[in-house]
Amino acid sequence: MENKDIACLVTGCAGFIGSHLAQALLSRGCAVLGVDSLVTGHRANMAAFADHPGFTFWERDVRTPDLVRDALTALPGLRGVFHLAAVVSVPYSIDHPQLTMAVNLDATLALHAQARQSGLPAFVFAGSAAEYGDAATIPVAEAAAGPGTVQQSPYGRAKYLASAAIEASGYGASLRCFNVYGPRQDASSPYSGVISRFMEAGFARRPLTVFGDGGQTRDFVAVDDVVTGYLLAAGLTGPLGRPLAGVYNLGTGRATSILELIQALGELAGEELAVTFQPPRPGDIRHSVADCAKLAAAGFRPGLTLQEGLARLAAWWRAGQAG
Ligand code: UD2
Repeated sequence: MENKDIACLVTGCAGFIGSHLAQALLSRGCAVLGVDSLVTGHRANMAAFADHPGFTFWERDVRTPDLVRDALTALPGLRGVFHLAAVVSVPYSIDHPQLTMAVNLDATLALHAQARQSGLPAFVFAGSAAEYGDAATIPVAEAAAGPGTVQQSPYGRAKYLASAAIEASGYGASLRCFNVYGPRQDASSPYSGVISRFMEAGFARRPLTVFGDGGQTRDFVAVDDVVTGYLLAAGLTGPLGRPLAGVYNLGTGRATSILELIQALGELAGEELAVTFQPPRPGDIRHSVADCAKLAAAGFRPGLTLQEGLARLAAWWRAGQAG
């Protein structure tokens, strides 16, 4: 009950990361107003906390005018906004650039302005590693994304422009998450995260598909650690005890190749997993790993190793993906 008497707005509360964040805030004693359009979020993601007495759900689009002001009227104890609602699919954003800009950029700026004008102490935005485009530097630090950076999708562009505006305003933080994995991550699309795709294939006893030679690396961060980063950025945990301002990478700083990932999954399963190789995906980045020094200086330490995070995810799959 570390954060009793505090209320927070979580947009995207029926999504993968938003649902874990809402659940963590509730377990800390916060009241949570969750907003989700349910376009890509799922009610099932909220099953573990939908009946919590501190939770209120509004099925609304984040483009709804005056959303933060309405939230403040409903919950006068509102102290922070966690803004995670977005067009989340990169390929969908390429086919729908205007909608992506309206939701991921314009609505973000509107919520940010309302939160600021309302005097809310904390505003935390879900930025993305996609803001860096095909950044040449490894590990990539926050300053690597600038006005001249070419993002590979409207998704990445909108996230960059929103993060840059938040940073320039001096109010609020944007967390650029790297490859997040964990329970409730969608495994059904070809563009779903590689870890959830491998879990699904492994439990269905199908071979894992590797695009390319498997030497490409990613910075895989467990959703539990991402939640910790969000709480820290809002000033609800951590040594600083105040909300952060600016742009921060949120990863582990560790690079794992796809072949290393498969080895770790095989150790967890206690058997060698069958693998098939396919040509590399067009536009696939070879290496991506976060320079996490900035968030580390604010007190962030990832708590889970990849093995621990994978074990938690496997337990969720084994339990029938419940909760
Ligand atoms: C991540 C984001 C994406 C975008 C991008 C920006 C996720 C799920 N996706 O894409 O939205 O922000 O970063 O750079 O976080 N792979 C396989 N087999 C599979 C699936 C994937 O080998 O069945 C490979 C894939 O080719 C890639 C790596 O695994 O090299 C990671 O793929 P991903 O889709 O999990 O994530 P990424 O980094 O391409």
